[in-house]
Amino acid sequence: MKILLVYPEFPDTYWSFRHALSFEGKRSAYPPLGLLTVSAMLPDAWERRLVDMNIQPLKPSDIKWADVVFASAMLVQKDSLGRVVELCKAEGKRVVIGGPYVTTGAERLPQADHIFLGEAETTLPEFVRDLGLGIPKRVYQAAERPPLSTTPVPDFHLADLRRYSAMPVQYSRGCPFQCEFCDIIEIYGRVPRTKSNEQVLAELDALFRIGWRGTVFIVDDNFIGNKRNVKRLLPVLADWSERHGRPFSFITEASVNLAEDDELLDGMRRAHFRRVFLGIETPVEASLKEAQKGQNMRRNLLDSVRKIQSFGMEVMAGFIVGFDNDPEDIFERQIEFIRESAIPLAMVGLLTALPDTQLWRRLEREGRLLLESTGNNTDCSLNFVPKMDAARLIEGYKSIMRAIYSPGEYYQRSLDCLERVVARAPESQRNRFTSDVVTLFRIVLALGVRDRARGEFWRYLRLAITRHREQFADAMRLAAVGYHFRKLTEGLNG
Ligand code: B12
Ligand code: SF4
Repeated sequence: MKILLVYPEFPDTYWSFRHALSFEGKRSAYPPLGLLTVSAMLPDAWERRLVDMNIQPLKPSDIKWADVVFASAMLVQKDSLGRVVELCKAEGKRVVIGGPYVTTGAERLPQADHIFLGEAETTLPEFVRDLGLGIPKRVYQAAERPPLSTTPVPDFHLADLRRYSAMPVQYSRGCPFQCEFCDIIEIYGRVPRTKSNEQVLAELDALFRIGWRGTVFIVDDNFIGNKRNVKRLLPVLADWSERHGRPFSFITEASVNLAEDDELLDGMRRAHFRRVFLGIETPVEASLKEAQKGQNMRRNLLDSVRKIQSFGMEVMAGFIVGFDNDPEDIFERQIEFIRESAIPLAMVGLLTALPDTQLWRRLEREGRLLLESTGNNTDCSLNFVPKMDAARLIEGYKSIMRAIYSPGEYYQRSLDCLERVVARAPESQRNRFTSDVVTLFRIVLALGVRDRARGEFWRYLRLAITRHREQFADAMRLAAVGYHFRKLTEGLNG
């Protein structure tokens, strides 16, 4: 049996990092872990190929080669997924689809032969057996959320490592909190399930063996969802890193209450965590309350960010505007907060009602839902009727983006961040951005020569070298990512 695994294209968004990746000569940030995991669950004798359309086109010869096509998608990839299914069906192939979009959008799916709702650890073996017997079903729905002990080491070797800037590893699924807008808890549940320490090390071993060196993104919904298990993992991770000569540095996502736990923070620093993404959402208490985000109200948010930074981790964060309780001056308050928190990578989005969320259900009850979300909360489209005037909300959103990604403001935030994040874990072996002279040359050419804001870049570079010489690689990475955000912000019309 020949299996073609296809990951549809996603649009150029803040999350694509496309303009920054081109400096490194990379095509995409991460390979599709869902498909690599699914691949590892298939019988050994089956042949597999991966086509990630974000790094290479899907060729007719790929489709012709396959007996069965497996595709995975997020909502934001739905149009591309539809085209993939059409192309493959036109060639008479059997098509199987799954992933977060498929799980939450079952009623509106393209004409695939087999649809997987939820996690595939128990349903895929069932499908393989049914296929062998000639009685495969159209829909496979996981009866319950599987323990992660059944998840195999993903087939990382299928990914062309040279094209990606980081590798994904998943430790846990699910999150104990109950934010109203969140689809994670609907898809993966509120009881965080973790892999064993041995499973995580087996995945790191696999990445190490195939030659990966550099950043590893622990793609958990909330890495600290199960604190007890994480505290057991971290020393093991630190020990593995030391024994292997620090081949990886880690980034992850966590809830803000990370700041309350020094033991956890220290463990993460020792295990070479260098960046952490937090869901801050808003500095406005009433809006946090509305979003059921009590974990962000227990401490002063600026203090929490500073605390995490003081443990050597750069803080990246998500922010949202469009809550019913947002005051008129929300835009200025977000800008002010982002400036004061020294968070260079601030992912600001418009509140979006994702299918199957508590927010979706409330807005439906209130008659305020408009249409399905595009899945991209930065494309200035609203899928519900906000309390604030819609035009004012969108204009205010754009004003935040223009302010925070203006060169002066962004470079200053980056310098402030370098100032605060000092006690950093050492950078992983061969992950020094600047060790790649070509990358450095491309950045300097784009930002220091061609860019209109080159004056600001040279000032930034001078201050980064004089004050933060030992963090020069981070300073260059931040400059590159800022350029990406600025290019996209310039694309927001008006
Ligand atoms: C890593 C990640 C990313 C990465 C990389 C994505 C990539 N290349 O894979 C980056 C940072 C690029 C990213 C970006 C975005 N992401 Co994202 N991301 C994730 C994250 C944290 C982990 C994904 C992952 O690797 N999971 C691990 C694998 C093993 O899980 P899985 O994919 O669910 O796969 C299992 C099952 O679903 C099933 N399965 C999956 N595919 C298939 C296919 C077949 C055929 C079968 C049978 C089964 C199957 O089997 C697997 C094993 O059980 C998830 C959250 C999550 N928990 O998954 C969000 C998530 C997928 N992202 C999401 C979103 C919204 C986005 C953005 C749109 C954010 C934004 N606002 O702009 C962007 C879009 C990309 C872009 N350029 O615009 C949403 C998707 C919501 C939805 N309903 O579609 C999620 C669920 C998080 C969330 N709630 O916000 N993301
Ligand atoms: S903390 Fe994050 S993952 Fe957890 S429920 Fe809230 S938004 Fe979802």
